[in-house]
Amino acid sequence: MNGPLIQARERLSASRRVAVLTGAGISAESGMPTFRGADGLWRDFRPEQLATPEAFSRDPKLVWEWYDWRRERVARCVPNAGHLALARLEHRHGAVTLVTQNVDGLHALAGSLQPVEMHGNIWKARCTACHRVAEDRRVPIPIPPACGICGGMLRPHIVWFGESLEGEVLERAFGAFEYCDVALIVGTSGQVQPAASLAGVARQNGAFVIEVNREPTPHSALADVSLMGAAGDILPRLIPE
Ligand code: BJW
Ligand code: ZN
Repeated sequence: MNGPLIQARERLSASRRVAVLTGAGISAESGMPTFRGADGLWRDFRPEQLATPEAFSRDPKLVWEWYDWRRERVARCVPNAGHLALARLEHRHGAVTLVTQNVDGLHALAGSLQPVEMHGNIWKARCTACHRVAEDRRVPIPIPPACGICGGMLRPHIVWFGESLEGEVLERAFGAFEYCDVALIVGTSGQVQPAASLAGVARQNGAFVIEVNREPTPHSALADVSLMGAAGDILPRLIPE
């Protein structure tokens, strides 16, 4: 086992409070494409075509078709060894806050207790008229879907570009990174705010920052240890059974 991995493991074992941030990379080995990069979801679409409130107003059918396609894919995915290792850390350590940018729900399926879902959840829909949020697991979903209460059009309960994140979610995420002594950043390109600021907040407050990614990112410069490789390979070695 190499030096940086041993060092990261020791820091994690000795930590009092851990904050974890995950991104699309942790679900890649479960079969969910990431957003950016050669095989990313946005290879053929620009974000502003699909992941903005303006895109939804312009063409709700197109946006729902994209989400329906992703829901169908997520429904066939199961958590991988990376998700399971993080759930193990949470149960064993007792003072871990898991924050995810992912909307796929795979952390909860792996056994994580209360993941902070910064960008929402693909299995929830929100009424554009009465604003009610409800779980909706229909695959395929009728397009566009209608609210069971008021008949208004539903939208995915997901945070799009230019939309604010929920206040409580921001408080939980920033609180966790401000007060942790070890921050673990997994499978995110660090390009989307405000999630991209969390590692810096932890670092400024004296935390030891560990990054796990297949390639260098803007986080690598501030990380104390960068572990390069697949999350499904590295996390089980960082958090052994
Ligand atoms: C592996 C691996 C393996 C692969 N193992 N690793 C400040 C400055 C500039 C702009 C802004 C700012 N504050 C806000 C903004 C605007 C905007 C923003 O950040 N823009 C930037 C792109 C410039 N942010 C917002 O609009 C946010 N709202 C907000 O802040 O409101 C207030 C405000 C608004 C406007 C101005 C100012 C303030 C909302 C952001 C919502 C993001 N939503 C999305 C899409 C919808 C969700 C969905 O449908 O799923 O969420 S964007 C998309 O990116 C998605 C993701 O959660 C998010 C992050 O992506 P992630 O997870 O990092 O994935 P990738 O693909 O980028 O990277 C994958 C990584 O994994 C790579 O590094 C690989 O190497 C790695 N990898 N396989 C380990 N096996
Ligand atoms: Zn409604």
